[in-house]
Amino acid sequence: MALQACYLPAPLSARKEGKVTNAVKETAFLGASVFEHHKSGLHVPVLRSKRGVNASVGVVKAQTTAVAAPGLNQASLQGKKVLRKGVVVITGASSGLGLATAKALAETGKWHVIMACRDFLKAEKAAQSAGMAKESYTVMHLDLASLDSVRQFVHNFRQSERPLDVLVCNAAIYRPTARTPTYTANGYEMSVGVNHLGHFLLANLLLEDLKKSDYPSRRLIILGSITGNTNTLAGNVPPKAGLGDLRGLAGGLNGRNSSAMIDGGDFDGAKAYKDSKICNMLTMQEFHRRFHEETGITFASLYPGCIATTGLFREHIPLFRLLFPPFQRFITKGFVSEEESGRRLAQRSVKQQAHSIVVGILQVVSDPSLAKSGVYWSWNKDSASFENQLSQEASDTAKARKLWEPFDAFSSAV
Ligand code: NDP
Ligand code: PMR
Repeated sequence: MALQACYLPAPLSARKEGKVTNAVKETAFLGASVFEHHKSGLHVPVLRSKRGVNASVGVVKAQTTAVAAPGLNQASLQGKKVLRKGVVVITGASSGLGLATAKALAETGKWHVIMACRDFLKAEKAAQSAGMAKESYTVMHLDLASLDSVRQFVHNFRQSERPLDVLVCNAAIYRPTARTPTYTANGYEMSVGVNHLGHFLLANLLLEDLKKSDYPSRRLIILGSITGNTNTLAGNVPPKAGLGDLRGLAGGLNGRNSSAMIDGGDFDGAKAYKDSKICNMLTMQEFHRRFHEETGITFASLYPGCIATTGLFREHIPLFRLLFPPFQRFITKGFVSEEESGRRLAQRSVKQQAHSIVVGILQVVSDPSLAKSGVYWSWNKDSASFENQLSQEASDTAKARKLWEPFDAFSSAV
């Protein structure tokens, strides 16, 4: 019970005494699930001994790139060359940015891409039609709308005995026209459930695997967005993101005995997406504060630019889908096309790939110059990367900590 009680904002748990038990049951789910996972035999020692012997992935060529930032681990500090491909897990790699990134990384010949997708066939077809070489990727099932599926994915990934060098939390859904909430298998509002909670559990579980990697620069990348940052023009387009005191999240986001919205307000599909993006950006920073020094892992988020033609807008009204790309291209000038990024990427010259979002994410995934941890990256018109400022709420340490409370309780229970 202490587990859930500490997840409730203090004033709320006092005020809603009568409802705490229910809220507790729901919010406990996440923490308890992780606990069960560890009890169920997927524990670290077994994996460690197996992996130590068998963790070989296709050998390519020595990567001699100097990694100057804190992402260095023992292997690189001792001057060893890494003689294997990096292994990167990308969630939602069946379309849009995830697919473009998977393709770009696979084409470097230096990465094996695990495409973590909810629709196996769609992902396989997408990889094939993107022309990805068969041996450069593996599709593995992951439905972020189910915490069991997240745990199963982690289990399957570990069974594969591959190391994990980079995790890219990219998948997302956006439901701007939804009038009523839908829910994940665990009863959480869908946008936050998939975009934040599913990734939150995945990242926390896979942290163990990242820690064990001998790759010179290990990274955990989470996609943020300008629309979750109220310190920008785009972030001030209504409905504005806002987590309030997180009372809805504390109550379980279930729409029955709590609101389906994090701030406890009425359901709004567009706001739920933007809220989830604040959570993504807060999560990255809290990971950095908690684990960077101890592990050397780089934790970062990024705003990739406005890729106005991706499947993300599939549920928006047709007029929006018609006008949004020219609006972004000619008015805000924030537009980045998937085609353009793909074409430029094929040129294989970072300099020629100006404005390419894929280059952006490629750099964040693999470029030594972007190994700094705790950073929210953006790119300017000349495709130069810079550390962007997060809004006050998206850098609120108290709220970031609150997102973690079930896991804190979990750790102390182990
Ligand atoms: P897409 O819709 O093209 O891609 C989203 C991916 O997420 C798809 O592969 C989708 O799978 C997957 N996905 C959705 N639900 C689940 C689930 N339950 N489990 C597993 N995978 C799931 O969108 P984008 O490429 O545009 O978005 C990628 C990221 O970039 C998102 O995090 C988004 O927030 C971020 N971003 C995008 C911007 C843009 O302008 N497009 C701007 C700022 C940030 P399926 O193919 O099966 O539907
Ligand atoms: Mg925006 C420089 C201004 C700018 C930028 C970079 C974006 C990006 N948008 C800007 C401005 C505006 N938008 C303005 C002035 C308006 C009012 C006309 C506007 C509207 C608007 C809508 C209705 N914009 C949107 C929507 C969406 O539904 C998109 C959204 O919020 O998705 C969550 C969106 C976006 N605008 C962007 C970007 C990147 C998006 C997609 C955000 C994302 O995927 O996270």
